[in-house]
Amino acid sequence: MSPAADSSPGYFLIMTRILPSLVAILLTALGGPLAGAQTLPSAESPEDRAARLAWWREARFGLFIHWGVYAVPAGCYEGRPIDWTAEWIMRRAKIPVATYQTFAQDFTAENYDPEAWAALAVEAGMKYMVVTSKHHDGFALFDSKASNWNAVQSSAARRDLIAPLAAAARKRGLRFGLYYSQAQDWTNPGGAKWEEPDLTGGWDESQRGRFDDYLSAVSLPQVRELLTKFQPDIFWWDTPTLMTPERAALFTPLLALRPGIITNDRLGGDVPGDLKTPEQHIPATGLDYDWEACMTMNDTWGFNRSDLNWKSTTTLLRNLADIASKGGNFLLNVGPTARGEIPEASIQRLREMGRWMKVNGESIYGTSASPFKKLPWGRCTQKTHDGVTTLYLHVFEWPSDGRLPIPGLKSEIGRATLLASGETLQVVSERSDVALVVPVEAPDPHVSVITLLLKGPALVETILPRPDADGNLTLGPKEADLHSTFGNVVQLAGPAHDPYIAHPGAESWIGWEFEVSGAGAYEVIAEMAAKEAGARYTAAWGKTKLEAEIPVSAGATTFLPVSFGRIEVASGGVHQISFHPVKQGWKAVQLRRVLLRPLP
Ligand code: JFZ
Repeated sequence: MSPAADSSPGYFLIMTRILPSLVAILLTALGGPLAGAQTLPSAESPEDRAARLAWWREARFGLFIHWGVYAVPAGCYEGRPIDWTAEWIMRRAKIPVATYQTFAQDFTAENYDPEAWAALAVEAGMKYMVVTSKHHDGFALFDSKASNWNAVQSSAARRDLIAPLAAAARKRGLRFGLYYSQAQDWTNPGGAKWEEPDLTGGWDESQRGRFDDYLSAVSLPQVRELLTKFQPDIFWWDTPTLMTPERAALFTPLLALRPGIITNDRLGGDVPGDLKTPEQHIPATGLDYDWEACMTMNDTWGFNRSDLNWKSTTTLLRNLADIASKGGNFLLNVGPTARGEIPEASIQRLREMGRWMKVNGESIYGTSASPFKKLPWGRCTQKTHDGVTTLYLHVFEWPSDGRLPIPGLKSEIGRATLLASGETLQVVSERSDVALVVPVEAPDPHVSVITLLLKGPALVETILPRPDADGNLTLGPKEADLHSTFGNVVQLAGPAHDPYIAHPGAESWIGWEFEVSGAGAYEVIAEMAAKEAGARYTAAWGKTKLEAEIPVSAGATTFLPVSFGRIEVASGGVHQISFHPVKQGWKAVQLRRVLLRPLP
């Protein structure tokens, strides 16, 4: 999905993600009683919090399910495909409430097999699931007394769809979570409508109402029903439109109905929750709080019959390894049909992931973030047990010369093995680094895992790019921190000897850290390729923003040097530079490397 200009949730992102974290950082810096109050639920000790989150931190992999009446139109209204993810169709096409409600007659759930869904999650190696109990269209999938716009009373399914799934999940040892859209509701009167002028007015007379009345008549009672009936392990709030601290404070006491519950950061009203929720992207580096990346397998959360843009199993497994290597969880979505079928393409991918997890699961479950800032060929996770640290190397690009270097590793290696076969690998030293002697063929087509038992803790020297003998600094794609959003996957592509960063999306940015020994001035030159004229980029250097237009090149892999101008490095040490597309008129580009050339 491409972020649309006006309805882009970018502002929301800044307000809910960046501001609170700035506030949190400030408060932490100030110390004092406020700091604790902002970051922890009241009166919970760090030990209690760790105990409450223990299962979730161990789990690493969960199933997200977006299921509702939107699966009937499945991305298409009045014969036209509707832009955006399919569960937003009512809002995007401004479908009148009465019309949208007729879709529920075809929401049959006739092939719904909650036992099979739970079994599939287990087979995939997942440890929990989170299902939409009510999305923004206001349709409750459970038997609700607070609104008859629910599966039992208003749909052809004529039954509670959540109860059997909760039972099936728990029977198999899965934790069970509920997604609930607490503020947006496009059917029940008074629910928030995202960005309408008065936010609750909507596009249909029947939607009118006061937001506070909606909260007390529908949202709060339904949250109470859900917590009481299903005792969910996770409560997954979403889109806090109009949620003030006062309104959020009506919800938080209800959570006491489910001791030990884990919540995310989307309630609103400055309630931090337990988990941050990067959506459709993986943060470039590890984060010092609990986080869960949620992602679609194609480009939609709810079922869209014409979206066939499936990610490969390899990409999904690399995303899982990438996320685990940064200390996060992966909540991977399926969007079942109105008849209650998980798309075949999703089932196939989940089964393939499960086959990999059966063999390599110990390199994911219960691991913590990589001790390496970057590895040229993949990712790493680690575990310490009884004083012994194990590193799990997730190799994406298997070396063709039979040598896998481990740059910066200073710990002594006790033993190196291929996880899948147990085959021992010889450890050799190569210049100042260690390397492993590995088979020429990659043992796994998706991600090959090598286990390193260390003698002592992981000691890693972070090697940042530095100037060469002539004072030139080269910032390559493999050392870059890639931030990508909204499914615009930023990836390394091209032959291994000449990789580049392909198609950073409009919301994406690329950053480097580098180290210099003293002050100096540099010309910033990026080697870029553009298909269309008019692509503009900004190089951000502290407060300095240097902008340049990327000239059209002869082909996607014909790179031209683009000068962004001069930067002044005030002192020796570690510095950062980043590249951001200029949003207006964003165009696809590729970036091979950045050169900092010394200037007099
Ligand atoms: C929300 C929903 O609107 C969407 O339908 C889906 O359920 C997803 C998991 O969550 O989407 C969001 C939420 C937040 C932002 C963008 C989309 N945001 O912060 O910009």
